[in-house]
Amino acid sequence: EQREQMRQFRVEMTRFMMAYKFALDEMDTKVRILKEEFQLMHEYNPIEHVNTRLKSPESILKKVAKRNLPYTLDAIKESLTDIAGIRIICSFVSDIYRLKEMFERQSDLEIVEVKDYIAHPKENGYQSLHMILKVPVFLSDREEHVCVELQIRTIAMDFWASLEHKIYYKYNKQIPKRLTDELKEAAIAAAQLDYKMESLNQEINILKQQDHANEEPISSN
Ligand code: 0O2
Repeated sequence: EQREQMRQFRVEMTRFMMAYKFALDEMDTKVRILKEEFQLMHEYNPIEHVNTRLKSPESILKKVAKRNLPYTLDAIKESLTDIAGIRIICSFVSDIYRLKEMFERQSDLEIVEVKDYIAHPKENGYQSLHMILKVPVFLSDREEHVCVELQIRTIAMDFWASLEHKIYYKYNKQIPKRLTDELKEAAIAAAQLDYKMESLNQEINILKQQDHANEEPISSN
């Protein structure tokens, strides 16, 4: 009896996780399409690279325990919005908002939440644009709308976040004040670099346009 229950739970859990994997596959395809088509239309690629990750069943259960949620798949589906995660790294801040708008225009996606930590950085300096999306997944007998957490950031924001993440874990959540102060300074420096790169890029684009205009054949008469 207990064995059968365990077997059934395992099948259900596998099916549950599968839906999140498929949602990530869908998002991966969407990102690839945007990247290829944008390159063709604008001769420019706004996406540096993309990472996807699926939370392990162990860390899902850890979060359930931490949040005191009931141990049911329905409750997990309802409350945990970051089981499936996708991170897009861009060169420029303007690309982040451009991508955000492209996703907002996709009629099959439901935007559940947007957290703009670029306009409003976190106290520690963290910057990134977060979107919680619901992605439709078509299974053999039903359609499921699965939550995916999308993080869009620049290379500089990502560099900062990965170091901060490392320090955070190394010090077991007790970071010395000197380090948090310096990290915050580094976040400000990263934001300044992003700003500088954006304006340099704009100037380069203007120069390119002018060059292009000068190359246009001048029609006689
Ligand atoms: P991991 O290991 O990257 O998956 P939540 O914590 O998700 O229950 P919250 O805090 O409202 O709820 O979500 P938020 O603010 O959207 O942040 C979720 C994710 O953003 C985190 O996931 C991190 O990936 C990233 N993040 C948010 N704040 C910081 C930060 O200060 N530093 C760094 N390095 N990353 C951050 P996880 O599950 O915490 O971590």
